[in-house]
Amino acid sequence: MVASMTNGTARLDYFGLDPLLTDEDRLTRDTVGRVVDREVIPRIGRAWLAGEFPRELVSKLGALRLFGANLPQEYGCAGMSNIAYGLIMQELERGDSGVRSFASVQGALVMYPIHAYGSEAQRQKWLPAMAAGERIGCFGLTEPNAGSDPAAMQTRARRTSDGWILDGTKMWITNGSIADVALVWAKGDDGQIRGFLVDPKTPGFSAHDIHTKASMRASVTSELVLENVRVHEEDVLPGGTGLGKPLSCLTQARYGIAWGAVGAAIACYEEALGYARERMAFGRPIAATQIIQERLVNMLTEITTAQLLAYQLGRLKDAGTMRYTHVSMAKRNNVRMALRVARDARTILGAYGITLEYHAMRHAANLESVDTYEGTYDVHTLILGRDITGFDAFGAPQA
Ligand code: TGC
Ligand code: FAD
Repeated sequence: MVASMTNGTARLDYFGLDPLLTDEDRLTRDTVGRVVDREVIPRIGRAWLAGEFPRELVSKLGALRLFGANLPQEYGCAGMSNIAYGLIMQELERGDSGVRSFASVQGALVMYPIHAYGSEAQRQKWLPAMAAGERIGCFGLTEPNAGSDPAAMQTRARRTSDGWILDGTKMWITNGSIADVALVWAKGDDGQIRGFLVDPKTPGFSAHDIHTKASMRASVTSELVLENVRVHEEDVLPGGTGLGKPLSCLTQARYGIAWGAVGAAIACYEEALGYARERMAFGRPIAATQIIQERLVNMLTEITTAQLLAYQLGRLKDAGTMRYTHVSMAKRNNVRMALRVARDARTILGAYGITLEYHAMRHAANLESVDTYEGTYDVHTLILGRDITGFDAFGAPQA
């Protein structure tokens, strides 16, 4: 059998992007890369097969302040550039999409809105503990009957004299059953969507894990049920009213996914290249055949294009000129790219490629989820189509 190759320390950089990064960016990437090589890659196949999230990673990543790393230092976060943040996501997803997912939800979907829309007391209560990985968050937007169209949510928030009562069901919630705080989005009697920081120990709240996944198996995905759940006024995000607020959180998470997908693709390409150089068929390495070379060249070209897209997206974000449509284009392109690269890598690995001793199949299976969540490929097509044509093709009535 040809040995599995995980060449995490040699960075794939065909177009010479490395010198454009700052010293801090490179140091961050290489530090996270070493953690992933040591702590994730050797054991992730077994965890994935067992359907277990490697929870021991949380405190290790927290000790390095990798959660919400682009948020300010005054709240215990690392205060890094958006490019450094993207490189963290790339390295985590080079290990496994589920590990990057954990970090995306924690940082972009829970810490970001607490920072952007929370009260000072909420920031002080949650951000330092979440940055350190001492507290875990989940983000409940999707429902059994409302995924791509969150405006159609049925979870309701009724006002009381001292707060709110929530009723409804959230579906497909990453970190759902391991969260210390659930950021639940619900519609009030006034038709406005608001963000509620729910303590999972509150009577009426329960989380139920989904065990039948053939994708993202090393990640916790849950259903959240809310039955007459009381939330005090101090646990409502004071600036978090309106659909645009949860959507702005998605922009942050999609930004990280655009980088993360590159990491998954790099892992698959490097594995396939190493295998093809060693695997003999018809008296020569399969890497010496034209068809395998074409596959590898296509994979490398696609990864390089995606790296350039992610890098420029990061520059726009750092400059404050990034639009959410830019993020849609990068998420849509880079995830579909990674899916194609993972499938090609699996093909090159032949039968060995269907096992979890190699990484391509696990990445390909995970990327099916990544292609669907945070806006499906089709939804991003329609977001971009609306932006360039001015016509809304989602199905809403035209003005
Ligand atoms: P629409 O009229 O488009 O928007 C309402 C208001 O929000 C603004 N907006 C955004 N702002 C910031 N970032 C974005 N991405 C934004 N998208 C829209 C928009 O400008 C508008 O503002 P205003 O001031 O004019 O009111 O609303 P719509 O109902 O037509 O939305 C349609 C659509 C498709 C764009 C949107 O609903 C959508 O993106 N759907 C996909 C849903 C989705 O991605 N869900 C993800 C759930 S979380 C998850 O999957 C976590 S996975 C775990 C992990 O991340 O690893
Ligand atoms: P639907 O919206 O029902 O779409 C089904 C199909 O129809 C898709 O192919 C879609 O592209 C297509 N479609 C929909 N509308 C249109 C249209 N107008 N035109 C053309 N085609 C259309 N959500 C959270 O809130 N928090 C989380 O932490 C979270 N984690 C997740 C983790 C995993 C592993 C997965 C798989 C999902 C997670 N999600 C989470 C949910 C995710 O965001 C939704 O699955 C996603 O938004 C799509 O919604 P849906 O599955 O209901 O599909």
